[in-house]
Amino acid sequence: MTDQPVVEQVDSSVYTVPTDAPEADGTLTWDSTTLVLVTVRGGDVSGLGYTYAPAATAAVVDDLLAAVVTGSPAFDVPRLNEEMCRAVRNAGRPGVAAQAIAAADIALWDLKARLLGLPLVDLLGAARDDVPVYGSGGFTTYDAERQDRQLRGWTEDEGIPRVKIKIGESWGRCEERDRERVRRARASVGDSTALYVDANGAYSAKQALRVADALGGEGVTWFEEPVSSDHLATLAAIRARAPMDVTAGEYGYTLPYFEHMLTVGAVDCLQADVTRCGGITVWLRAAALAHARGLDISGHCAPHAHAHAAAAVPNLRHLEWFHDHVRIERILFDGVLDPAGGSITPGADGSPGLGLTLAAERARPYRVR
Ligand code: SMN
Ligand code: MG
Repeated sequence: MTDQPVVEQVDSSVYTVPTDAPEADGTLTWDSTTLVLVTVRGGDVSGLGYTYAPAATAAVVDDLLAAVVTGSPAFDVPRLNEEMCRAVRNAGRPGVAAQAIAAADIALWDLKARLLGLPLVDLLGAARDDVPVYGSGGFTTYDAERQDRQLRGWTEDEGIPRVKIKIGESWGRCEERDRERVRRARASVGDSTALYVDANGAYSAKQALRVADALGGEGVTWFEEPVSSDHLATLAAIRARAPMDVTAGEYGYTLPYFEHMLTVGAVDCLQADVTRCGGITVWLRAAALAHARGLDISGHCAPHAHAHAAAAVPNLRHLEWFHDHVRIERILFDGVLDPAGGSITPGADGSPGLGLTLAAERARPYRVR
């Protein structure tokens, strides 16, 4: 297309926000979360995108991506995505580079929608008005009181009828406590709430099958990463025998990864993370891969980065309303969405792009770069 605005400037910044309590899942412990923000400017309009990734991601934006994007036509987001992918070839695309591309891609979509004066969902084309969410947290570090408080906050205070807790504590060495925490979670949320678990790859194959059978009895309908996603054939074998949906995909950094995951039959519902997989451009294609096989897609974490893209796909299951990221997005951004009743409605207020603006005053204390 001719006569379109160009991207004149690309900037990155980094924010580190401490957690509100010690947090761990089956295979990782953390006490803070880092968000890398990318802004792209065309004329007097700016777009923003972000990823949850190490500060080094900002250096990839500055050193490898900014030169590719600057001076290019602002409306040609798929072209720029492709050029960014080529620019990181020798750096290694999966991981930090893909996350840098994702943040820039999201910012470019936000910029284009703002230049056109449209909510991003209207630029992409809506497949739905409401985007269902599920409350996600239930860290293995929580005691019974804190887990109960968090779960009731989602179900009773916000009316979200789906929740996920972490299991697989200490690489699967606390199976009895895992089961006990799931029993307590069921007691907290009642029988009408969908109850999900995420083991983050902590279990061995036989252990995962044993746990799947036990948790099936608690009405658990979603078992995420029962074993490591490094072993897709093992995941597929567990999927074939577990009574509930087996899901994975959060470490997908490229479209071929998702194609491979689906080809081997590893999942019942594909997860993909718009802030990891190369942005909205690639996330929409991952959704199409799943759709072609009659499967749903679920957005992993970073709910406000996913919201508009999620509303644009017909085969959306839901978005993850992840405790840490919801908290961080509420601190750093104005324009965040309300999950009351269990879904969000991106674009409903007519604000352009993703509808987010950086809350500079609130963000300043967390800025580390
Ligand atoms: C997860 C997300 C973010 C940080 C740690 C773990 C996770 C999930 O696996 O799916 O929520
Ligand atoms: Mg997970």
